[in-house]
Amino acid sequence: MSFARSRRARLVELVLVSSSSCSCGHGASWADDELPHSVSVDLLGAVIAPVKADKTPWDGAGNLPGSVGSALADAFEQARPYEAVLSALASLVASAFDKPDPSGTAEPRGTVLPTLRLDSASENTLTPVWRPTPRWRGLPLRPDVQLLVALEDQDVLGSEPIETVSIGHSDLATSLRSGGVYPVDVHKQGRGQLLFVTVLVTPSRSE
Ligand SMILES: [Ca+2]
Repeated sequence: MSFARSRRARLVELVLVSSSSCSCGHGASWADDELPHSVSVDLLGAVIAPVKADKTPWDGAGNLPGSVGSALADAFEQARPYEAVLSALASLVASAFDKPDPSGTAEPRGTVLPTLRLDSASENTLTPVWRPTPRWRGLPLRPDVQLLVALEDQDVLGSEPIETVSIGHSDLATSLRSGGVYPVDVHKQGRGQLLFVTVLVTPSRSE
């Protein structure tokens, strides 16, 4: 019990530490016509579904504990889905249940900016943190901006796709207005195997 609580505490601490790293003070005051023309985007991490769309684990055998599945199903109905999802997944963090080895790419469609590698600081995780932090500076905040994030599970023999999701203008504007680290909810895209992409969006320095 206390072990489970300490894992939860560590997870919450991780979220709070990363949230407090932003010193931007503009907050929710950006009106639509005041949004900066370009932004910096840090791609911090992601939250991956604990099982594939067909309910099988990413690696190995075993079944997702029923309690985790039901907590996860309820999480997106909560007022704060990201926190609810992390809470639902907390019991898996130190468990033997096999998790994916995620990596991938992020492509800013229609810009001259480079496609970035997403390399996880740790293997066997549902909550990869990309290291070093992939970042675009001067990303044009156009209405048609589209960031394609593609993740795969690196297996010994090849790899299997996790999901490819798209982050658009409204996601970036909402992230900017949040004033800190923002989990973009992508769980309704594709097969639902990727739940969140966490980003930090700030105005480009020149503005
Ligand atoms: Ca696998």
